[in-house]
Amino acid sequence: MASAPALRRTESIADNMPDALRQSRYHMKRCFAKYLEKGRRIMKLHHLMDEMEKVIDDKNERDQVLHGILGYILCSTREAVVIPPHVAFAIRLNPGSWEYVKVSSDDLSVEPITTTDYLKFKEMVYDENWANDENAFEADFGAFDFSIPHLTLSSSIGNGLSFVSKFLTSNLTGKLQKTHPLVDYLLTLNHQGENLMINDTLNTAAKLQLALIVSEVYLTALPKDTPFSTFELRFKEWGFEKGWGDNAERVNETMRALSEVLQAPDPLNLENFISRLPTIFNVVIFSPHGYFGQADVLGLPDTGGQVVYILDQVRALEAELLSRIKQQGLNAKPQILVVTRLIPDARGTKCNQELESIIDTKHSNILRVPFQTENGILHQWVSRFDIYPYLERFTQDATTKILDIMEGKPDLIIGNYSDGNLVASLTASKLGITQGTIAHALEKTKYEDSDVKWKELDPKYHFSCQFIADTVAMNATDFIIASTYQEIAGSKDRPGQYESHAAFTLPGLCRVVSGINVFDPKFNIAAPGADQSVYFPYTEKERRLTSFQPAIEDLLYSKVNNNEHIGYLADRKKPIIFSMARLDVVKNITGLVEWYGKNKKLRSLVNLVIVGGFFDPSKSKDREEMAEIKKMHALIENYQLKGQIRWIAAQTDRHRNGELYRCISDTKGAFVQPALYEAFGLTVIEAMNCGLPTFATIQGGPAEIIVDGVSGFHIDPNNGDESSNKIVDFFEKCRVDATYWNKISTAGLQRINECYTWKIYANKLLNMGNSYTFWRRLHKEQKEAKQRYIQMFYNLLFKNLVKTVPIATDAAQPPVPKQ
Ligand code: UDP
Ligand code: LCN
Repeated sequence: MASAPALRRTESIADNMPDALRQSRYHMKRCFAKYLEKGRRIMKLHHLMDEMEKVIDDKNERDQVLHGILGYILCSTREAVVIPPHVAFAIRLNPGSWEYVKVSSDDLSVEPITTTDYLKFKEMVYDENWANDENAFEADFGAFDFSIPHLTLSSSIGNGLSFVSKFLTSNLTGKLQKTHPLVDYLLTLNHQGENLMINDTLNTAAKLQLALIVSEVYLTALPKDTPFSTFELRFKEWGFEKGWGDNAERVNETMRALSEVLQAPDPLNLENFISRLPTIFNVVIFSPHGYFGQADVLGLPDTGGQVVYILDQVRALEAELLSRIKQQGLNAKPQILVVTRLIPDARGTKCNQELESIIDTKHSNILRVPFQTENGILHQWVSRFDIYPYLERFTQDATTKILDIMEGKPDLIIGNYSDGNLVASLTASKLGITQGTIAHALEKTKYEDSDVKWKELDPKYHFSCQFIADTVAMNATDFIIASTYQEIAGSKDRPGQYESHAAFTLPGLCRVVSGINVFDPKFNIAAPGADQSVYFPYTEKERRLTSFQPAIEDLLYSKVNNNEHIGYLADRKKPIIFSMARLDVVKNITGLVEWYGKNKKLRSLVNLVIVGGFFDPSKSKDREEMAEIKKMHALIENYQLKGQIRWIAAQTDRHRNGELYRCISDTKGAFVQPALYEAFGLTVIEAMNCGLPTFATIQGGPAEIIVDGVSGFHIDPNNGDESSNKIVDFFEKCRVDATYWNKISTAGLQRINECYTWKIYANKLLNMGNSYTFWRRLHKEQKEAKQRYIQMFYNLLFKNLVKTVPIATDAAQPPVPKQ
C-alpha cells in the first residue's frame, strides 16, 4: 500500500481527494464505472482493489495510480457503499478517526458527508423506505458527553486512567477552594457506616491542610513501624479516621501525597493518593451465561476462557484487596461474589448449586440464581444468543440475594460479556454504584455486516438485542476494561471491536449515529494473566507435576484410539506442534490441520497434537462444532495424517493441561494459535508462561501479546502457506542453532512477566475502581442525564426486541446427550 507523505494533514480527505482523483481521471472513471456495474451494494477494501485490478490490469499502471495520495486514501478505506451514481467512502486514516465522503461517478466530484448521511447510504442498500424516512429513529449517545473531556491522540486510546488523573488535576488546580470536591469526597468514605479517612471536623480544604501539617510533624517523630492504633485516638480528635495506613510510615506517606495534592495537584500524586483510598471492599462480578463452574465445565457450550479469566481475576483481586485493606490499617473483610445462572440441568457439574466458595480464596463465592419464566425455574442451558428474555428478572432476583449475602450494597460491579454487562448496568444504576465492564469478545465484528443484515441474522443470533445491549452497557458503565489496544481501536488496518460501535445502523430499527467514542477516557487496557501456580516454566524441575506425566505420556503417545484420543505419533523423536481450543470455526483448528497436511516439510520436521472438542459429531449441540468435527476427520483422512497427528478430546483439568504444555516444551516443540480472529487468547499466554515458543494469529489480541520474531511469532490465518512456512523456518533454524529455541522461549517468558500477570491486572483494576468512583461523583449531573436517556432506550427499544426472542420451555427440549 502507498504511504502518505503527500497528504496535507491540515486538510480533510474531502479536500485532498478531488485532486488525487483528477490526476488518475482516466483510470478512476473506469474504476467507478466498474464499481457501479453491480448496482447498490456494500464493498470492502478487498472488493475495491480486486475490481480495480480487473480494470487496470497492467501492474505498473496500477501501482502508479495507487502511488501517492489516492492510493493512501483508497487503502485507508474500510468500506464503500455504491448507490449509483455515487459511491460513499468510509475512510479511516487512524484508529478511531473516520471521515466520510461521497464521490460522483459522473464527474468524480467529492463531497464530505456526515456520519448520519453515510449510514443512510448503507441503509439504502437494505431498506430504502427507512433510509428516506425523515423521522427514522436515531440514537446519539455522544450528545450527553459534551461536558466530558476526550482524548485526542489515537496512541493514547485505552489510557483513560492517566488522562482522568490529569484532568482531575487541572480541575483541582488553583486556589485551595478548588480542592473542595476532593474534601467532600473524602467525607463520604465509610465502611459499613463507620467513617474513614476524615470526619466532619475537617470539612474544608483549609482545615484539612492545616491538620495534615500538624500530623506530619507528629508522625515524623515516631518510629516508622508504630501501629496506627497507637495514635488512633489522637488522630480522631484532630479529625482523622482510619484508612490512612497501618503504621506511622504508611500514614505519613498517604498524608504527604494528599498534602502535595492540596498544595499543587499533579497527576502522579493524585493517582497515587486516590489509589490508596479505602473505597472498595465488596465486589460483584456478573457472568450469567454458560456453565460457570470450577470443574468439568470447559468444553461445554459457551464456556471457555471467560470462566478461566473470571476465576483467576477473583483470586488476584481478593489478594490485592486483602493487601490494600491491611496497608490501609483496616481489618475489614472483602467479599467478592461471582453471580451467574443456576442451571438445574447441570450435566454433572456444580452449576445447580446456589453458593460455592471459590478455590484458593477466603472470601469469594459463586452465587447462582436461576432463570425464572412464567412456568417457573428454567432447567436447561440456554445459548448466549438466546439469553435476553431472562435477564431483567434475573437482575431483580440476583440483586435481592446479593444485598442479603453482602449485608449491604457492593462498592463495585463488574459485568462480563453482553449479558453480564447489561445486568451489571441495570444493577449499578439501581443501586447507584460504580460499574466496570469487560467484553471478552463483542460479536458484532465477528460476523461481517451483522448490523445492516440484522433482520436476516436475528432469528438465529438475536443480534438486535445484543448490539443494543452492548451499546447500552458501554454507555452506562463508568469504565471499560479491555485486554488489548486492538480490542478498543483495532490496528492500522482493522477497526477495533468497540470502534465498530462508534456509528452503525440496524435498518428499520435504529440508526446509531454515535454509539461509543473510543477516545472516551473510560477505556482502559488491563491485560489478564495466566495462573502462574498452574502455568509455570518447564525448566522449574522441582515444581513439575510429575504425577501427571505417565497419563500425559499415554495421552500423547499410546497407540490406541479411545474416547480421549485418536491418531498416533509414529516418530516420537520429532518435536510437537500443539494447539488447544474449543472447536469453533473461528478458532481455525481445522485450518491448522490443513496447513500441516499440505506442508510436506513441516510434516517431516514435527508432529501435530490437537486438543479440542470430541470425536463424535452427533454428540455436539452446536452446528458449527459438528461441522468442525466432521472436517477434522475428513482432513486426517484426505491428507493421510495417521502416524503424524494426535487428536485429544477437550481437557478439563488445568493442572494437567499446565503439565501438558510443559511436556510439549520438553520435546522442544511449539504452540500454535491459528484463529481467524482472537479477542485476547488465554492459551497464548498459558503456553508462553510454560516456556513454549508460540506462533499466534495476527488477527486480534495475540498480535499485541507477542513481539514478532522476538517473544514468539505472528501468523496470518488467511495465509496458510506463509504461516506453515514460518513454522518450518523456526524448526529449521532450531536444527542449526541449538540456542534459538531457548532464546524464543526465554523472551516469551520475559514478555509475560513484564506485561501479562494477574498481579499487574488486579492493581490496575482496583486503581480504576477508585478513580472512576471519584470521577463519577464529579460528573454526577451529566451521568444522571445520560442515565435517563439509557433508561428510555432500554425500555422503549430493548424490551420490545427481547419479546422477539423465544422463551425456552424445558419440556420442548430433547434430552442432552451424555458426552
Ligand atoms: N481450555 C481447556 N481445555 C480445552 C480447551 C481450552 O482447558 O479443551 C482452556 C484453555 O486452557 C484456556 C481457555 O480454555 O484457559 C480458553 O481461553 P481462550 O482465551 O484461549 O479462548 P476462548 O475459549 O475464551 O475463546
Ligand atoms: C473470550 C475470548 O474469545 C478470548 O479471546 C479471551 O481470551 C477470553 O474470552 C478471556 O477474556
